[in-house]
Amino acid sequence: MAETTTRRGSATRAKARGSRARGKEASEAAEPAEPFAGESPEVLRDYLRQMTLIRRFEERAAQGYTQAKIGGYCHLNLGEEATVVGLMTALRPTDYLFTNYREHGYALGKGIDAGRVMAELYGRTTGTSKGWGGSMHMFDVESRLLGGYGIVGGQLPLATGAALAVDYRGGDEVVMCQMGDGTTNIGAFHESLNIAALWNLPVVFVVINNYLGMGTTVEKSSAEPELYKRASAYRMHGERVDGNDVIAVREAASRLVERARETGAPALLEAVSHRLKGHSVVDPAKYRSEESVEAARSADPVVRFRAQLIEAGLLDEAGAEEIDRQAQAEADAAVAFADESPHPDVSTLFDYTYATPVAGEDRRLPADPLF
Ligand SMILES: Cc1ncc(C[n+]2csc(CCOP(=O)(O)OP(=O)(O)O)c2C)c(N)n1
Ligand SMILES: [Mg+2]
Repeated sequence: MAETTTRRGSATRAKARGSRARGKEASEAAEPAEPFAGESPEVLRDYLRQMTLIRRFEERAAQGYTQAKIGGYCHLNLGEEATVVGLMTALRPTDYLFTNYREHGYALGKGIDAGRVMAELYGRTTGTSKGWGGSMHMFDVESRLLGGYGIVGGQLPLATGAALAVDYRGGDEVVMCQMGDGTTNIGAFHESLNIAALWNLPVVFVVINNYLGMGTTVEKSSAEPELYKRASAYRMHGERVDGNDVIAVREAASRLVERARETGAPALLEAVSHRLKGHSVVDPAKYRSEESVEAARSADPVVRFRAQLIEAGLLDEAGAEEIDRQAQAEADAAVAFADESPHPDVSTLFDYTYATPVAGEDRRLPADPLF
């Protein structure tokens, strides 16, 4: 079966071929020199804007949690901004995205308004999941963010199934499935990669290797710590990229996404970056060595990219300050919107539990007797 490379959807997929503009604008006079040769300065500044928005948004989320405005679990993308923006830039609006629970930045990158993302964290009706999902369960059909999953690895079989559906219908969409390093030891990882390779399904699996699964290092949990190599067990293409480099992530992801679009071939991309804070907002990360914290700080992708743009003459201090001020204002406005939005009415508590009514099942409140 390994040689099966033609797909039901391949004809449609071939039609969808064509170079992606990636924001290159011929009208711009000054072409940037290395390391940004061939890039549009405007697009580069927009990447910084998006990365800064994620940074400021996550800081406000952490604050909202300590103010008890946000309940449940809350995991932040701090330190992963370049990866998130690079990956999301590689997708078309019609491509599908599945993520783990560390997904606020992905929701923003998929184009969801920051107010709706924050409102979901605040458990308000204006949130992406009407306030019933919270931090780990963002969902938005329109932008094709199909969750937000709290069960480690839970998103993988679903993403693989979505890719099967795309293939079955002969569509040209690609599915991206994000996960953490710790997820590569879950059975569903191997089951999903196996079937995706065997059936040639258009899904790009992306492992965010932040060196830690909660407090356990990759070296302590994975017999093969170079995680992209796991793809080879399924004759799948695998590669590793510097997750602190937004351009490198965009290039690798775009290549693999377009390859999946054209041929259906799945792939495994490993993006390596540091988690700047604890596993979740309540984790003081006492298990981390000083060196590890220092390494994370000095690789900070937002600080680094800002400095690189200034160094390359594509941005000045005032411009950088303005990007930051706007990102802060957008995060603040998201908080205000969330705070002013209504809580769901308790009568709607079970409305989204089952797709259809369950025969003979009265709707109960938690802790009500079963019989
Ligand atoms: C099936 C399952 N087992 C255990 C957990 C508890 N748990 C939550 S996050 C996590 C670590 C996952 O690490 P990784 O995949 O590296 O993701 P990261 O948090 O670093 O983004 C664990 C074990 C869970 N949510 N689901
Ligand atoms: Mg991890």
